[in-house]
Amino acid sequence: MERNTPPAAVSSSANRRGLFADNEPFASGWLATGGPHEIFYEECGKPDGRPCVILHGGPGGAINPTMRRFFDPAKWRMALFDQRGCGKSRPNASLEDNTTWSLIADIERLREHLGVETWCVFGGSWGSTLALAYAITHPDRVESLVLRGVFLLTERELAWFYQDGASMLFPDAWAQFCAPIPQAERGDMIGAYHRRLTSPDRRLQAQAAAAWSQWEGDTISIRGPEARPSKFNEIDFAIAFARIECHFFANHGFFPEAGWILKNVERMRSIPGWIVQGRFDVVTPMESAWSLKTAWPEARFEVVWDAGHASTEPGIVDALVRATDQALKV
Ligand code: STX
Repeated sequence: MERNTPPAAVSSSANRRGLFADNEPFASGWLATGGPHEIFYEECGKPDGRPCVILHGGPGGAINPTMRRFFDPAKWRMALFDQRGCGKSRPNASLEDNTTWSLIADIERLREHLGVETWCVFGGSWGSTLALAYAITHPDRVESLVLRGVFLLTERELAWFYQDGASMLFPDAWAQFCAPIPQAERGDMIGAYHRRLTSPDRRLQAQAAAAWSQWEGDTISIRGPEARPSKFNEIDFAIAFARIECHFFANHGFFPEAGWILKNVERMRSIPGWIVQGRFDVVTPMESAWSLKTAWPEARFEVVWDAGHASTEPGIVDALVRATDQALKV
C-alpha cells in the first residue's frame, strides 16, 4: 500500500507550527430555523476571503475562540456556529428536533444566509462525523474537507468508549464515570445515563451530566486526567454536552443503517481531503481514521505519533494548520 504519511521529521517537535493569531469576529448573530431553535454563529477572518465552516465536537460541545485559529485569518472567511442546543444557541440543551439531519439542514441554512456557494469544511471528532455526513449529502457544496480525530459513530466506537476498552486505560477515571450508576445498570452505560440525563429531576440530571463530561475531559489529552480542560467542570456546559451527546449516541447518530458513512464514501470521494489523527487517541481510536483512509485512498492521511484526542495538542495543531494552508490551493 502506498504511504503518504510524511516522514517523522516533519512532525518532530522542533519545527512544529502553532495556531494563527487570536482574532475577533467581524459579524455574529442568531439564525432562525423555522422551528424552536435559533443558531448562534460568528464570522471571522477576511470578509471577502476563501469561505470555510468550522464544526464543533460532542455532539453537545460549543465553539470557542481557539477554533478561529486553525485558518489563516488574512486569507479565509471563517464561519463558526453553535449546533442546536449548544453554546449560545437557543434553547440551551434542547433535544427537540435535534438530529444529525437537522444539523445538516442548519449548515445549509447558514451557507445560504452567508451567500456562500462552496466551502472548506473543518471538523474534529463529532465535527468530523458531521462534516462527512454533510459532504455525503451535499457533495457539490464542499470544496475540501479537513478532518481530525475521525469518529464514525459506530457501535464499536461507542462500546470502546462507554463500555469496555477505554476503561482499561483509565480505570481511575472510569471508576468515577461508573459511580452514579448502580451495578445492575452498568451493562448498558449509555442507556443508564440516558435515563438520568432526560429525567425531570434536575439534580439527577446535573449529577449525571457532571460525571459524563468529566469522563470525556479525563480521557481527551495524551497528558491524561490531570489535563482535563476546565470547561468539562462547568455545570452549564456539562448539562448541554452530556444531554445532547447521550441523546445522539442512544439513537445511533440517527443514521439509517450501521456503517452508513463508510458505505456512502463513494459520494464524496472526489473532494480533496486531509485526515489528521492522534496515534494515542482514546476517545476516537485510530481504527476509524484508518478505515476512512482505506475507503478514501485519495485523502492525505497524517498520524501524529505523540497525540491523543485534543485538537490543541502540538502535533495536531501543526498538522491541521499545514492542512488548511494546503486547502487554500485546491
Ligand atoms: N465525542 C467526541 C467529541 O466529539 C465522543 C468531543 N469530545 N470532546 C469534545 O468533542 C469537545 C472538546 C468539543 C467538548
